Amino acid sequence: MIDDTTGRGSLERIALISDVHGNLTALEAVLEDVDARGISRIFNLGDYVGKGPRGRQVVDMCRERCEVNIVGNWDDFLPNPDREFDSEALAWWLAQLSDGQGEWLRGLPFSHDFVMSGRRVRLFHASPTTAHRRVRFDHDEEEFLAMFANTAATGDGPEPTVVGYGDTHDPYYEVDRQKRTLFNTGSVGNCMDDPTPVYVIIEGVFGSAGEAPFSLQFVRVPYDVEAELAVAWDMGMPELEGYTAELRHGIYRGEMNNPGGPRYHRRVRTTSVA
Ligand SMILES: [Mn+2]
Repeated sequence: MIDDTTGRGSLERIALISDVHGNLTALEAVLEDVDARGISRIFNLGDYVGKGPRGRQVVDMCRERCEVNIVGNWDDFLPNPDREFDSEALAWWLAQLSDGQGEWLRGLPFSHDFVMSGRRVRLFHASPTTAHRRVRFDHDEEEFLAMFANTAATGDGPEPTVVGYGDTHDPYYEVDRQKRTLFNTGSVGNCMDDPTPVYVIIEGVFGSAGEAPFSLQFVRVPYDVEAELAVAWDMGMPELEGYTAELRHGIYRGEMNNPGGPRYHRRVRTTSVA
């Protein structure tokens, strides 16, 4: 959109949220912050359900509030009627969903492309090939470059120069000399290391091929962790110990009993410090 008085495009902001994982308390806190900033466009990068207790309410709220909703790995595998692996917790999270929500989740688009300030932005949940392949903060150049490639899943539109994703619950921002920009939004409901809910605001001239200021901001939003845990407790959710480790301490449930301690963010150091 071009401002008639200055000829300069008007800057627009979009909130990017991801990995809410049934944590309605965190989602409400983040949406309140988004609203308070006067931002009306919200894009969701997936993983609405699992891990936390209120998947149904999270799905309902995101359907109402988010302009774009993208499929996450949990949204695909939890309601999959052909899923072979099951557990008490998976059955419980699935049972929280209302009729039709599983189909809605599984039918969500894989990726979403748009242009902002001359940059081609692409959003997906985890990787350009599948929502089930994880790309950690700690990756090499080949992995970095692969994030910008077209695949059967993304389609063969113009290749992006900016890629945003979620999945790892571990936010970061990375660029190269070709102006490629890769970022991870982190997680609203279940962030690792710093467990404070986090989301991203991107700002630029939406839909414009002309170069213009482009910015990206990570926003941490404190919320009532104990209120969220009390809901999970009252509802009798399985894996409450793991949920507590994640929400209170940012320690992934799969690592909470590691003898060497959690090492979610990067590989463990193998050389000694001089
Ligand atoms: Mn996730």
